Amino acid sequence: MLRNSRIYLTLTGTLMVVSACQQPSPPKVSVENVWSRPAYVEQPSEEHAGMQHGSGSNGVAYFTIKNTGGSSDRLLSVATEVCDTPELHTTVMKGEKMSMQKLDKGMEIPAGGQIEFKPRSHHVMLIDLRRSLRPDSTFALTLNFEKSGAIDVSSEIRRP
Ligand SMILES: [Cu+2]
Repeated sequence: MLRNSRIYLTLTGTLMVVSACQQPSPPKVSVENVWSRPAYVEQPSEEHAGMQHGSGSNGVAYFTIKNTGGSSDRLLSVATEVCDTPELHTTVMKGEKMSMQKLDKGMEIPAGGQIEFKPRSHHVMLIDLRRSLRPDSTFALTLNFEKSGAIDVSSEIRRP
């Protein structure tokens, strides 16, 4: 009996070491400095009030994502109360012209790295705002990550 349990302990110890070597630690993601520019939605005129069209006004949101874990993660999408279709965009230069591209595969957050969403770079486009984003107030944003799941943050509305 004693001999058997010793063998068992030795075997368990070996397995633990092997798995520690093979598997990197999971991602550890945090979101900081979340902010948006003020944006205003015009009141719909009476003739358009019942229509299902979007407001036509867009907003933006910026933040910094840090990953202090041992493996990468990916920001897949964003959800918010202030619009139906928030999109992940990046800004690209085509000659002299600045234009935006949708990040169809989201954004990878490397292990031990950080990615900044900031003006003239990556950003969240808040398409067809449901309401105005007034300075000195906040709204809720949810960032959906491939491995870390949903992270809720509050975006501060201010001028850059
Ligand atoms: Cu955009």
